[in-house]
Parts: sequence; C-alpha cells; structure tokens
Amino acid sequence: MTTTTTTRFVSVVGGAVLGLTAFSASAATEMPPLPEVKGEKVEADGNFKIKFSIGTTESGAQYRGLEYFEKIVEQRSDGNIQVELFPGAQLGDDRQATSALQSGTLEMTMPSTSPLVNMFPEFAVFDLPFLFPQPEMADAVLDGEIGQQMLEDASSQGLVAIGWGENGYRQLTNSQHPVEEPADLDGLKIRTMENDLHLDIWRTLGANPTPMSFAELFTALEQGVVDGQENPWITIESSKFNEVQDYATETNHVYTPFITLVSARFWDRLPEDYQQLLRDAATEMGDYQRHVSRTLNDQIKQDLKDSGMQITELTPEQVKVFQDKLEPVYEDWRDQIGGELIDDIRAQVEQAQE
Ligand code: KDG
Repeated sequence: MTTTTTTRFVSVVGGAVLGLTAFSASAATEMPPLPEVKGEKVEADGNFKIKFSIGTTESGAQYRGLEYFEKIVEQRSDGNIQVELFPGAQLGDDRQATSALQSGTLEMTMPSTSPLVNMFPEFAVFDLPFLFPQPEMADAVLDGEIGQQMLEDASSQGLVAIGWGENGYRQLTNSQHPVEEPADLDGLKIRTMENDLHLDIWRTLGANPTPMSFAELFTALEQGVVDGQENPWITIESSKFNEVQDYATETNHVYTPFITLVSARFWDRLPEDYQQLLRDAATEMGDYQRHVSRTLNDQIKQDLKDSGMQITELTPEQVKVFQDKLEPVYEDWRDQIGGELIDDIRAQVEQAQE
C-alpha cells in the first residue's frame, strides 16, 4: 500500500488548507480552496461528457471532493472530458443513480455502501457498529488489499468501481429528548438507510427504526414522520437537519464510506489513458474529501452547538454500554457478511491499535 492518505494528500496541497475561515451552522459552510492540479496532461482521442450525481448537498465535503475531481479531469484531459455535477439527489438517490449507471443514462455517482448491500452483500461489513475506532484504520482497509478487492468485486453488474471516499462517523439526532443510554431510545422512531443491518442495530438498541431514502429524510423529520436519524456532523449541517432536530448524541456508531462508481457502458467507450485518468482523479478526490471532512468535523460540531443543538458527548463508559449491547450483531451477521472478511478487518484494526 502507498503512503497513508493524509500524508499522500498533504504533500499535494501544502498550505492551501490553511486558508480555512470561520463559519456558522446556518450559513453555508465555507470550504477550503481547491488544491492545484498536479501531473501531466493526458493525450487521447475523443471528447466525453460526464454527468456526476450525488445525494448530499453542495455545501458538504462530498461535493467539495467532486469539485476537485471535476478540476483534475478537465485540466488533465485538456478539456476533452467535461464534468457536470448534480448534488442533492437531483438525478435520484443512491439506488436510483446506481441503476441509471447500469442503464447507461448517467455516467458517475458516489453512493454510500450501505444502500447497495442488496447488490454487494460484502459491503455490509462497513455497517458493523464500532468497527473502526479511528478513521485512519478505515483508510488502511479501504486503500489496502481488502478495499482494492472490493472495488474489483463491485466492478460488475454494469458498474466500474474506481475509488473510495468518506461519508464518515455517524451521529444520532432526534427531536424529542437527549439520549445518553440505550434506554433513552425506547419508542423513538429512528430513520435508517435502506439497510437491514442498520435496522438491526437500532432495534437491538431498543429504538423503532424505519428505512428511508436520504432524499426523503428532511421532509420526514420536519413533518415528524420520524423522530430522529443518524448521519455525520457535516451531513447534519449541510442538510440543515439541526433546523428540525434539537438533540444530538455523539455516538460514532458506524463509519460509512462512499464508493465512486462509473457506468460500464460509458467506461468501455473511454480510451485506456482516460480510464486511468479517472482512476487517478477518483483516488485524489477521495483523499481530499477525507481531509476536508476531518478538518471541518470538530468546527461543524461546535457550530451546531452554537446554532442551539443540544449535543450529548458520551463518556467512554457510556459508549461501552452501546458497544456491549450491539456485540450480538456481529454474530447475527457473521455468515451473511463472511466471517473471514470480518476477522481480517478486525485483525488489521487490532494491529493498528498496538
Ligand atoms: O446520497 C447521499 C447518501 O449517500 C448519504 O448521505 C447516505 O449517509 C447516508 C444516509 O443517511 O442516507
């Protein structure tokens, strides 16, 4: 595996990130300046147009990563590949955009792995609670042999998987009351991604979970169809969930990756040099996205507090209560996910903790 993500990324942009300015939860997040594009121009035949769709809004770290991808691809192809970005599920949610790639009506998308477990069951390993104590451990797995093998496995069913990004550590929010222990979840209607393991997590904790597309979530919270949801701080802020949720608990209960997908029909039309250009750009986009997401995480949590959200920060002992209550989930899902994959990742995480 190459040098770790952060060092690989920092060497590219040096001080640029230092340009960060303060921001408030209500105002759109001010993103760091995009890094310079390094590397040679790529010569190849043909002109191509990429429509790139995502579900999160344009004020999140995911979209900032896409802007960097657009800059790299258009500069290195000398304008022969044009990229058009569609945030906010304009062209469909994660599952709809993925099937649009399969039918060739869309070129690229970057869903979370969780809604695609029905297509790629091994992705469910990332939905196991508290799997990665530190984000760098997720990087090591995703950028290592396991992650690369998963990209190859996901390069099927009309799709080509070319990289990873960061959705991040998920935090619980709700409109009813502070949650400090599983008992506080009793009777709370919690929206989860369309993923059976996430439903299992919240049922096991004592909540009343319901699966729903991200595209419908804000309205469901606003209308009280559900009491709560769970997403990373940056998504809570960029989707303005704090405007319809008064309470949050810093659970860090699951680390969700994004996966960068290309339509195989489009991919097969690209000259090899342009295929490699997209692979390289996807890797640089993923590293930058991780960096932006991690750089802004604490600041955004503070701004959510300043916007009036009551955030419960659990003690290690309180986190352990959630962890212990969820341990049976590992046994319940071992066969479906594959015991070997779970053991390999847990061994890599333990090794990284030594
Ligand atoms: O398209 C947006 C989703 O990929 C992402 O935000 C998923 O975390 C997610 C959720 O809660 O649906």
